Amino acid sequence: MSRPLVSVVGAGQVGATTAHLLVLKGLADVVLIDVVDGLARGKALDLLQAAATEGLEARVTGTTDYAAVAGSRVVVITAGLARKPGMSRDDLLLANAGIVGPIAAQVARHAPGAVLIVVTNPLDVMAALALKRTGFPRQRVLGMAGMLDSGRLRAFIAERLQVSPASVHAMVLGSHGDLMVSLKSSITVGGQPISARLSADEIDRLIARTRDGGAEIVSLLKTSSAYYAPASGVVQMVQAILKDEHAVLPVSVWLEGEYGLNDVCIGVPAELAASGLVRVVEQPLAPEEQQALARAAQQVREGIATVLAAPVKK
Ligand code: TXD
Repeated sequence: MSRPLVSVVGAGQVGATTAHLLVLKGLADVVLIDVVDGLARGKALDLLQAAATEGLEARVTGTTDYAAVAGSRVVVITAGLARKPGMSRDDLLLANAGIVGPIAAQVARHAPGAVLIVVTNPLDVMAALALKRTGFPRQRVLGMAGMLDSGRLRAFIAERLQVSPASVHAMVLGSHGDLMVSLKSSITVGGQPISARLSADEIDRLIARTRDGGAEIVSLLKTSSAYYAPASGVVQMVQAILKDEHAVLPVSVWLEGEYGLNDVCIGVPAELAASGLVRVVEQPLAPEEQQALARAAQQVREGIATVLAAPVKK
């Protein structure tokens, strides 16, 4: 049976874990690319052998050559620097722009029909940069962060209430950072509003822990940031595309007037299917949620202006 091809650029923690999940779930053959010679090849060999050990069929190859992404349905960009303790995601801005910009151009050259999923931080700015450097329509450039932030919030609520996370519905929108917007009014547990189960203070505490969820892990790991949950977020998005699911997921996309916002990539509920973004789902927001989204958008716009003003690296 022929499987679709997914390429993952950056064979570090998030990239390799994404590749592992794609193989274990039988979703795709995988090409891993990294600038460090041997890293992608070594991890690809290990993954190929993991697949055989699991009794699964998958082709996994690793290389430094972007020609290998040709034919990919989806390309995931995880390449770049990750946060160290004390660093904000924005500290990574120019360094990672110098990595993501040229990679996006290579992807456009070799896989002009692919859907691109950007993971590198600062996420929303990098997604916008990738959009500009590929020249792809906005339907095919998506940023992964809301899946992770929403997953964190759902995990904390499920743990606190001792219920299955599958019964907890929560969406975190806005930018991936201190200005993320947890839609409090739409959090439900088994269809019941969260306010029926937890006090406002306690809900706020779980939302604050979600906002700081990345830093909490960085401070424990010390030498890397989170990667299991981020990879799961990516794989859910890849699956929605490969299986044409029309799933509505929190995804960073370029807005064209939705939520009253323009010229920015920001996390919103987005319907994903084979062609990428089908539509942005505009759900009613409380006035303070709308303001918080606009504040996040403004900060991302400033980041976009900074990276677009920097000299273009080839
Ligand atoms: O929710 C989210 N969007 C995020 C984002 C969640 C977790 C991690 N997030 C960000 O993803 C993180 O802040 C980083 O910017 C990226 C990748 O994180 P990861 O933890 O995977 O970092 P690693 O392990 O350092 O891996 C990065 C790899 C590493 O192997 C480098 O050699 C490679 O990227 N790299 C490159 N590959 C190809 N081409 C170039 N130029 C390049 N530069 C570095």
